Amino acid sequence: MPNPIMKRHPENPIITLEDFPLPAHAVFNCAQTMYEGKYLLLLPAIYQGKTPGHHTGIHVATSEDGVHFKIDPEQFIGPLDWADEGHPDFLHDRWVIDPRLTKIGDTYYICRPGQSPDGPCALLEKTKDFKTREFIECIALPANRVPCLFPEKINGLYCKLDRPYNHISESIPFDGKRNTNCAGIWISYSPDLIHWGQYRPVCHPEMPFANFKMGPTPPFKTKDGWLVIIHGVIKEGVPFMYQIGAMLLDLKDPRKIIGMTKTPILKPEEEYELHGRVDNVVFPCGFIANEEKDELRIYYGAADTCIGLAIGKLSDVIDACKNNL
Ligand code: BMA
Repeated sequence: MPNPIMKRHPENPIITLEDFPLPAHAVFNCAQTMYEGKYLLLLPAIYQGKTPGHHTGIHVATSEDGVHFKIDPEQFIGPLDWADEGHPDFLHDRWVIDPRLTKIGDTYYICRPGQSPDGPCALLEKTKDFKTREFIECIALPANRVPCLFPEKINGLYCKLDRPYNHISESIPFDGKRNTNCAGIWISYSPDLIHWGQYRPVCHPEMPFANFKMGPTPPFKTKDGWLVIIHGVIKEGVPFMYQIGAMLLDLKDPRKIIGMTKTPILKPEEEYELHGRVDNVVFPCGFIANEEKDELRIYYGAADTCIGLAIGKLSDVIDACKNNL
């Protein structure tokens, strides 16, 4: 049955391998924002024919109409060079994917997973022009797959949603139902974006569309609460799949969930979502909300291979969170 809240764009998938200016195996899971009046995506690609270890990179794609994108053939983000640190093997930054983008003041912060032998940690970089970027710090220990920054300080502190996960454990210290690698969402705070603490759990994947893993996108402030589009991984009782849901966090105390969708607002249904590098995947790294137009756009990775666009009413998604639909 078609999803009543989010509608796929008729030109989906809106970015495919044919649109990418270099030979690639995949373009997927993009960060997204409005920049100088245009839609801007940070688009990760898996290249064909690059040297092993340097086969991914993130490119800037821009569009006037939000559907037809011009993709810069120059890589914007590639692996960090750790030689300056005196520890060339500090990180194996060879899987440059899944960026999350947050504008704070006039600066855009990009957070992405850095591979390490102990699992992914979180690398924070910043840009003002999407041409040059500056590394800030590694802001989360492994295994933490891409924290998402809030766009402003809350109670005087920067704030991020974390996605830690149980990297290795076979022995689960809870009720035996939680699986190896299950993953929920935590929150943490910082005075300066570098030093983080006050870690608290926000939620664990115990809902119908996420009974294995779940993860956030950068929150958007609405009068009803912080809206976070989430991915949920389900594997108990159904085929393994990545779906998209939403939750609302309290504006003053975002440790508190004040609403969450019970069912997905988007799930794999179309051929390009059901079959690809990884089957059964719709994956959001962000979303673009416009309160004036009452619009929510999600540029999502489909089957880890191409980009789809789903558009809905912002108010419908907020209502679905509030009413646990
Ligand atoms: C997650 C991430 C995403 C990917 C998803 C589905 O763990 O690696 O990049 O889209 O799996 O394969």
